Amino acid sequence: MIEASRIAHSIGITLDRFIKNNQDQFQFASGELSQILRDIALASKVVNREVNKAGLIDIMGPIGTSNMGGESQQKLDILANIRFTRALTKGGEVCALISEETESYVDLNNEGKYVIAIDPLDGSSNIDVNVSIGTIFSVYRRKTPVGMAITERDILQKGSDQVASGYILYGSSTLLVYTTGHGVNGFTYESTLGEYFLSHPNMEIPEDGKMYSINEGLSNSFSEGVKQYLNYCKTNNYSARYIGSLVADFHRNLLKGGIYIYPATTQHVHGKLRLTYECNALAFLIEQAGGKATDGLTRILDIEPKDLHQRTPFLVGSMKMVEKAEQLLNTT
Ligand code: P6P
Repeated sequence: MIEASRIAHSIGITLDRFIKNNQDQFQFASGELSQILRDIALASKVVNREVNKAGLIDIMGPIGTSNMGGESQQKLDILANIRFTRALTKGGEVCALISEETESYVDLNNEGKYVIAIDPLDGSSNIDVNVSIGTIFSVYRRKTPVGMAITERDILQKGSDQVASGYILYGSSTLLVYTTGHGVNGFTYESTLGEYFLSHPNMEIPEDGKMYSINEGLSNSFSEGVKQYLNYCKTNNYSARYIGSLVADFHRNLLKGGIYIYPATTQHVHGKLRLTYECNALAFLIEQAGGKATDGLTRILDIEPKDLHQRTPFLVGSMKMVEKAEQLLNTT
């Protein structure tokens, strides 16, 4: 008799099944976090469909407005923000969110116990040239009691207070990678079934690597320490890999080992990247995967945020590479 498995290969573990199988690890009301992850996954499927249609329908290019950081907003930025906001509002577990696309936090008028910080579509300027882009999200528990008015205290939380974080990479395939503080797992989207399947279990970043990601076109404005580290990379024949899309560079470095650096520059004296909805999420993930994330001096997750759109210098990746970079930044 032919083994069933020889005829029908297992289709693997769906994201839903994985969340259900692991929800008892989550120290708070696990069903609520599961709902949030499902809401994010649902929104990402809609965004994925729209990203893949860019070029066929009129959703590319700028809309003529700028976000809080003065960066030109792309049509897909706004669309993605709407999709994630709607999904989280309907899911009912999130009471407020801060987004790169909104000036202040958005009260979702839910009795939810959680708060989201999100960059709905990072690297969106790459959309028109078909380069991978991503969504980055952090999940926190609200500080104020349910029923009370939302305050900035609910939003301005240290990265170490995150209960979950992750990203979606809209690339050659679409991946959702997340952590709830018990390791990092990645899921690949199978669009014909409309499901994410576990494809990257227990992701761990190599302790060391030979790839560095930085915009060397800005090097005249780097500090001496950053220049010293770049010189160290070149002396050791490291490869420069800079996609210009944070999530894509981060994901490659997570898989192969490497370091991503966006330091202070003359144009961005506190760095370009945002603490609340970009760096904290990736810092939580990289530490869970055995790597390191710092502003050059301080652990990213220990930084006390003062402003919703606060920028920070950002070094993230393999433990030994970040440690070497920090050593040169702080001795030069
Ligand atoms: P630059 C995209 O705008 C982004 O926020 C990251 O995704 C990316 O790594 C970085 O900025 C690129 O910035 O100044 O090198 O073009």
